[in-house]
Amino acid sequence: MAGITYEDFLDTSYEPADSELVCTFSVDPAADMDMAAAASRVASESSNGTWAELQVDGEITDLSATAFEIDGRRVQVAYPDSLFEAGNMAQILSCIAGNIMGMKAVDRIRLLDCEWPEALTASFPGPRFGSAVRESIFGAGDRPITATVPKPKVGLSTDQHVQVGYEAWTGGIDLLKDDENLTDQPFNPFRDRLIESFGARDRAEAETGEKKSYLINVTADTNTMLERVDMVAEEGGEYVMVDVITCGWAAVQTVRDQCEKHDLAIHAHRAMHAAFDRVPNHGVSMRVLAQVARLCGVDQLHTGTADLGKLENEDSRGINDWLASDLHGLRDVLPVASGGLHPGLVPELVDRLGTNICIQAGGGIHGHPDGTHAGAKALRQAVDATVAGVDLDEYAAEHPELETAIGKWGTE
Ligand code: CAP
Ligand code: MG
Repeated sequence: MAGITYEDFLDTSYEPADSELVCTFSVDPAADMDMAAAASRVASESSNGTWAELQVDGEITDLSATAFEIDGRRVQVAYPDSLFEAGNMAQILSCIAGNIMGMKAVDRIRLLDCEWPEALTASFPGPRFGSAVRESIFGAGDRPITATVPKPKVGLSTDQHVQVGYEAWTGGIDLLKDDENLTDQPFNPFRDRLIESFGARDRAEAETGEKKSYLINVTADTNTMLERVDMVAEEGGEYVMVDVITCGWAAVQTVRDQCEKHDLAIHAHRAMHAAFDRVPNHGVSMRVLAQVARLCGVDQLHTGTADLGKLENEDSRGINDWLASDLHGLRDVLPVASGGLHPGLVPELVDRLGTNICIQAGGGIHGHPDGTHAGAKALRQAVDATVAGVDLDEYAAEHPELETAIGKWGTE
């Protein structure tokens, strides 16, 4: 009887069934390996194979993946859906982005894209709200919503942090957001910040007549996150912020369930994504991380600035298009553009990414020469001008805060 060997996992005449998860990888084989040998090892080690030829007694469920297409460095692998536990993202990733990432058979391997079949997709909740938050919470119409993160990132006392939020909200910003490394430290405890910020939010709403909200960072061990989610709901919030990569997808799934109970939206920050997606031919693409985030059910997600601003980005436009595309009826996700943004960049940003986005600016608001309130006004003015189709310099002539921001940072 012939055993199961690596070669059994390659079949270029194979046509995947609709029920299968199809993954596209970029593969650089090891020096002593040709592409076919490397591709068959990828399919084997990510499904049911191993390095040794296996003799199996009796019938077993055939859970083998098949490498069915090789095109240059691009390899496509189909996985039978019974390989996966429904609704368990950790288990899925342990297959398709697990041990194969460190296999000696490949010098580099990157999971570029996944085509999610209907049944597996339906085993996840997807977003509770998605980009509808723009309208349902803020009544923002056709304009992007805006967010700001107080700077310095950490070190502001609760009172200082709340004051910065109040100035930003009353200047025209929709969302105050915690920075990723602010959670519950003695200089600014979570509970105090939550309660005082909501007080300032209420005052800002009364003053402006606009809806304001707060993305408080609940990121912690899962039990603590659940307590914080409950606290946010009890105190009258609409959102929580979760750093989804650092806390892990299993925790995100648990938080999503808790948010369902409370009708809360999830803002997903993605610190550490670059450890997976920055090296171009290795790791897991941001596109796939965004797919995972959507399945697990975040409502808004940082996806970059389409190369504007201070950070390296992978194809924000393509990722955002995917987040808006049909996925077996799952809701969409609102993309958040952030990282080195300032008012002068808004027209180009909207040109590249459209208006169904959240624009987040930290330094680009608080670094305004006249302070946070003026900075917030300038960002809102830039958004209003852009949506109205008015040239930014022309609008700035009538709006001094915007004029000062452009004078400081320009429009590039
Ligand atoms: C932006 C930011 C965000 C990054 C995250 C920061 O601040 O608060 O964490 O944008 O990156 O700390 O850098 P600035 P991404 O507005 O002052 O740059 O959105 O790419 O995930
Ligand atoms: Mg930050």
